[in-house]
Amino acid sequence: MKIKILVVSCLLSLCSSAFSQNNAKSRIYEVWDNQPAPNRGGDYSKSKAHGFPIDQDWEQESYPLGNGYMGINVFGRTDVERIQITEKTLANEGLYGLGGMTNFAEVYLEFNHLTPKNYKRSLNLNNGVFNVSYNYKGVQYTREYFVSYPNNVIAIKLSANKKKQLSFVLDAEIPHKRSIKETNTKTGIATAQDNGIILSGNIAHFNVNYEAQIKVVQKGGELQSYNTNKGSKIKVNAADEVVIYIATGTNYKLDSKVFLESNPHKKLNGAIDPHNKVSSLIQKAVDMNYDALKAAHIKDYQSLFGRVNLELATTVPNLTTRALLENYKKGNANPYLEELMFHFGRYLLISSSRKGTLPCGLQGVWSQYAVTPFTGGFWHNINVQMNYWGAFSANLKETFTPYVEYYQAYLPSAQAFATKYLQKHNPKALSLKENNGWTIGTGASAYTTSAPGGHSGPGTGGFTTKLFWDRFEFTRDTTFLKTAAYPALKGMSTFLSKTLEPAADGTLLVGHSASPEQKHHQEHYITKGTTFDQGFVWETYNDLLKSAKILEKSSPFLDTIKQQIKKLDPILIGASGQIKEFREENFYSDIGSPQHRHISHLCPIYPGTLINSSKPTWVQAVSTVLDLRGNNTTGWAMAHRMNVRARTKEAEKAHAVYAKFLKERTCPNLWTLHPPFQIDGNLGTMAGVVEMLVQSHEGFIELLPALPKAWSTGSFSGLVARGNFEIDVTWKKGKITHCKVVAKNGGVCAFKIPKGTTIVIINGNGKKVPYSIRSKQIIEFKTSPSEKYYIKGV
Ligand code: FUC
Repeated sequence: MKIKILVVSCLLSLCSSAFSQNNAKSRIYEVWDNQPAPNRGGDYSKSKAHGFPIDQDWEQESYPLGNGYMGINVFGRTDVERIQITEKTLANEGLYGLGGMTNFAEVYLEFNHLTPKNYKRSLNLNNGVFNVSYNYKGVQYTREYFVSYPNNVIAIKLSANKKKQLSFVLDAEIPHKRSIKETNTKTGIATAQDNGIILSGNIAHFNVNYEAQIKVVQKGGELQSYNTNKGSKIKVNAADEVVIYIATGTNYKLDSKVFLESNPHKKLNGAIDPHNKVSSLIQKAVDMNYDALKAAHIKDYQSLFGRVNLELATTVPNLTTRALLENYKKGNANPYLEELMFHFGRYLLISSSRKGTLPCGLQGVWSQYAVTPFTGGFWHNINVQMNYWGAFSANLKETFTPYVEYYQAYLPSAQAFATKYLQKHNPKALSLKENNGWTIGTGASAYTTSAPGGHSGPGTGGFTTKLFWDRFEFTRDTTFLKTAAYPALKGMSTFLSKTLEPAADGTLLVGHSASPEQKHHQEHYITKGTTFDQGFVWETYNDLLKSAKILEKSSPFLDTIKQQIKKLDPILIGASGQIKEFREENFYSDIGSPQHRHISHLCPIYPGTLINSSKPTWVQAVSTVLDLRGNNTTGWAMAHRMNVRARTKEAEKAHAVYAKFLKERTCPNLWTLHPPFQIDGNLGTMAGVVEMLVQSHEGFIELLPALPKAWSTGSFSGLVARGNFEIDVTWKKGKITHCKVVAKNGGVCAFKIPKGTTIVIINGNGKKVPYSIRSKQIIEFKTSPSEKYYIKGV
């Protein structure tokens, strides 16, 4: 008995020794500056960002806040503050006629505090609140701003440390009422009355009715509202404290009808006036005490943000974000910036994608443009998927819900597109009786989706369904598998199977195929069976077959898929030792641009899984492509390279491309540039950081698979591996000193272990857990739901 107690207490002490210690308390992350963002106005002379006007100060200097429905950019100015508001559903015709986001409203606060002292503006990533503080003429002024998801409202509180010091004019405008095209033009009126301003109007193209309401609630002083031919204003004089509330809405409803209806004017119900909805949002916020509103916002935000810690830096420099970035560019590469960017990525995803909102678009939920670059929409040949690459591994699965809701709404039209596509490209395979599955092309928005077009083949849809499978694998949520992932995979497989044509040697090739945006002799190159398309057919089939097994399904269709998957021959190695992008390519870049930003033929290693460590020759060929392709590319394209280098386990090369991205593509507000600003780079590298620290796509968990020298000491907690295992790890000089796994769903947990190590696994009760050896360097053990396990030796 005594011996037994001794063993247990030894094991427990092992748990509480260095091996179980983790730095659970999070650092405070701020994006901050000691000067306001400049606001010099947009430059109408440039249109190279595919939208206009360009506004560099908005794009690179202002700080973004959002709740998925709407976003604001704040400048923190003390002369005239600018609060620019975007709402995801407010669209004009946009570029390409797809419909695109357009600036909702501009709100200005005219303070005329021209010489502030001790100025600081700071976006706190831990609570999603933006603060401004400064001293002016002996008075200490503070402001705090947040965008609440639970209340769907913007709140801004203005305070001063002395009574009667808050005097300013609030000016609200409907921007871009005159636009490049009649159909893009807003009509609308601003009306100030009592303590509020209403901005309301219509955009003809999709018949979008819109409304914003602003309410100013002050303590002390006087308030006056007035309408002039220069706009609607509220003047506050000598108040002690002021809270400004802003709510927005449109008549948009995410519904299949929006996508099925081809007449743009009939997509929405023009009879719906958002007035009542917006009034009720604002009234609720005003009625709720400000502190309660803020507490509800912080609680909601932290329920997501607070799940993960990650520390890569041993010291935290006390520098403005701008100086941190400048230092980094000069080569003083403290990994703190790399750490901060990861957390900023999580912040951006939480702020731009929540249940009930549209998905995170190309610019998240932020646009100051009349016509947003590339519409601000959901580009499906990589960009929108990249936005969600880190959603599961960084413990933010809820942010993926809008992607599923959006898919469910566009599905009937995507089914019609599948039929149309087959009528055009492979009528033999068209079924008139049964359904032909569904498909999606590159261009998509809140109002339309498309079929695969001239520059990205049918694999584009497989790129989309990959996320559905990932959502299941990371959460093991069988209800989601049954109701959402399986039907999506089955419908996509149905369509893809009809795009295949037998070649002379029996291989099944996508008949009308492209590798996204690759050109030959200045024309988009169309061929048969690109690696991108073949690869995504393989991934989709493979995921469908795995799902069918779990759900115990069988059918003649599944049998067909089982036969077809063997005949895809997706990966070919060329004469340069490269993964071929095109079957007819011999040497690298015989066809297509050698430095193209897209590395679509490497999708089978990331986000796909076909190329993995069980095929070292293929992995080597991936690396060869990356070396030949180089890193001189656009923002998101660097992010893809980073993830692929993580999968090839080339730690230093993964880190090098991340560092290059930070040096060349990152702005002082930490938004990143394609250019122009696109959020995919931010979110793709956020996923890349996790991919360097934890991988789980081969049926086992591998810790620190691509750890660069720069991160030789660090820790994380709350990252998620497939199987729904939540993991905490601390490492020193590259060696793991602590590893805890919470088996959220239970099940078998497998780990790759270093050679020659002794493994000890202890559960939360201090009991030793047996494990078995699956194969060389892979161990596995049984877990119970919600139980924690401490593992020594990984
Ligand atoms: C893809 C890219 C472009 C751009 C666009 C929004 O088509 O090839 O570079 O990022 O999406």
